[in-house]
Amino acid sequence: QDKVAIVTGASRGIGAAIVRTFVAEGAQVVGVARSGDALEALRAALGEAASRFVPRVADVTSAAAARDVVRETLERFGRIDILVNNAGVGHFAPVHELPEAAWDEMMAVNLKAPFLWSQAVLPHMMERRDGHIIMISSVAGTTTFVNGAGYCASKWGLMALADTLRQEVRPYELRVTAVCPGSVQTHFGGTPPRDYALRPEDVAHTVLEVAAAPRRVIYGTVIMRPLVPADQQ
Ligand code: NJP
Repeated sequence: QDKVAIVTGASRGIGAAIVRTFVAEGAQVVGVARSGDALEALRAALGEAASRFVPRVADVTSAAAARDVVRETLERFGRIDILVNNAGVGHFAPVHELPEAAWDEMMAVNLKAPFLWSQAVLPHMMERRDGHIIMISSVAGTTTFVNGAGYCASKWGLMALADTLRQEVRPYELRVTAVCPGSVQTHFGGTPPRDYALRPEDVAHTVLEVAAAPRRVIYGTVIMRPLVPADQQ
C-alpha cells in the first residue's frame, strides 16, 4: 500500500499481472514496455485503479530511458520503493543454429537491462536507505536445458548480478530478490502457453509477498514450479 513501483515488461504476461496486483493493493505503478497500445489497454482494464498506473513507452535496453523514467517517477511521486526488472525475451535453438542477434537480444534485455535499471534507481534508494529490487529470473538461471544456451546464460548472469548486488546494498538496508519461475502460461518466446505451467498471477502473488515482507526480511532467491497441470488447477 502507498508504495511506488517501476515494473518493466508491463505490457503483457507476468509484468501486466504484477501491475494488476500492485495497483489493486494501492500502489502507484509506472509500467514500462515498447507497446504503447498494450499499455493503454492494460490501463483501461484496471477500472477505478487506472489512476494509479502510469504507462511509459520505452525500450529497457536504453540507459537513457532508464535514467529518464527514474527521474520522471521521482519528480511525480517523490520516491521509488520497488523496481521489478521483469522484461525478458527468449530464443530457443541449439548453439549451432542460434542467430547472433537472438543471443545479443537476450543478453541486452534479460541481463544488461536489469543492470541499467538497477543502476538508475540505486542512488535514490541508497540515499533513502530504503528500497527493493526484484529480478524476474527463471529456473533457467539455476539449471540448463537443450536449446536454452543463450537464455540460460542470460538468466545465470542475472542471478550473479542479483546475488552480488544483494551483498553490495545490504549496508544500505536495501533488498534484492530473484524470483525464479518454471514455465508460466504466457506467450513468452513466441510459444503457445504450456499445459503444465504456473499462471502469471501466481508469479505476481509471489512478487507481492516478497515485496510486502517486513523490512527486516530479505527473500534472496525464490524458486517456483507448477505442482499440477493447468487443467487441474
Ligand atoms: O513474457 P512475455 P513473460 N524493452 O513475452 C517486454 C521470465 N520468465 O511475461 O516491449 C521493453 O509475455 C514486453 O513488452 P513489449 C522471462 O524471462 C518467463 O512470460 O511491449 N520491454 C513484454 O511486456 C521474463 O523475464 C517464463 O514487447 C520489453 C514483456 O517484456 C519475465 O518472466 C518462465 C523489451 C515480455 O512479456 C516475463 O516474461 C520463466 C524491451 N526491449 C521466466 N523486450 C515463462 N513465461 O514461461 C521485451 O522461468 N519486453
